[in-house]
Amino acid sequence: MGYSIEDDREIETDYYNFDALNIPEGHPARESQDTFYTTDGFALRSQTSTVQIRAMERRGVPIRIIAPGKVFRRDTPDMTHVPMFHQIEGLCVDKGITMAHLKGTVTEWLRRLFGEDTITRFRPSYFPFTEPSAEFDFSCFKCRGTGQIDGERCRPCKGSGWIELGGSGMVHPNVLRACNVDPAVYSGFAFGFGLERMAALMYSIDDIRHLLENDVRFLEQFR
Ligand code: 2NL
Repeated sequence: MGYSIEDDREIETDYYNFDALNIPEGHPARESQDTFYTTDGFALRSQTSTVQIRAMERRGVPIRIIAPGKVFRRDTPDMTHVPMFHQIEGLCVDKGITMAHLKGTVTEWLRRLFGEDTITRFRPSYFPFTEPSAEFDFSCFKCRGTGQIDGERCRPCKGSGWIELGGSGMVHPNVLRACNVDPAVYSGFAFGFGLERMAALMYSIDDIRHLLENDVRFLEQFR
């Protein structure tokens, strides 16, 4: 699809981690995306969108990039949360980009990854950096969307037939403006998802903390 992989720093300024993403000081999203700070006031990035912002600034538009990497959140560890995890984000900005391109791109990617019969579903949501915003689900790779395996409730999708994967939307005009891109001329979509969550689903890992503990009894299954 013509995307290139983009990489950048993990230690960021408040500006790239929040302001450029339409999260001004006092915005409630600053709390859910709270991160760790150095004594000099630098932030450990809480999403790889920072990579996308810097790439748009540096390379301009049109642009099509994928940004994988470590992100940090001030979350208390439990079965589904660790304070450092990995995200993959995609960004496409050009003239005439619509929500149809977002749906087509995410659907094609998931069909290549999980099989041609995979279907997707987009549910209205909210992110400060996209408008409109949508969470996306795909039909379960195990039961193929039926919710049942040998008459039993399918595990990965908990019997619903759907797997909730990530977030997406049309890049907010304020985010384009922050990168010196004219929202009257250009539009774009972006999406993101957590790698540990996807790995946990695909390999039936019941607690993502296992991924960081290096217990050989856990690791040996992947030999
Ligand atoms: C999630 C949701 C998302 C984006 C990431 C993005 C990047 C730019 C502008 C606008 Cl530069 N948006 N990224 C958009 C929507 C959702 O991630 O659930 N991540 C784990």
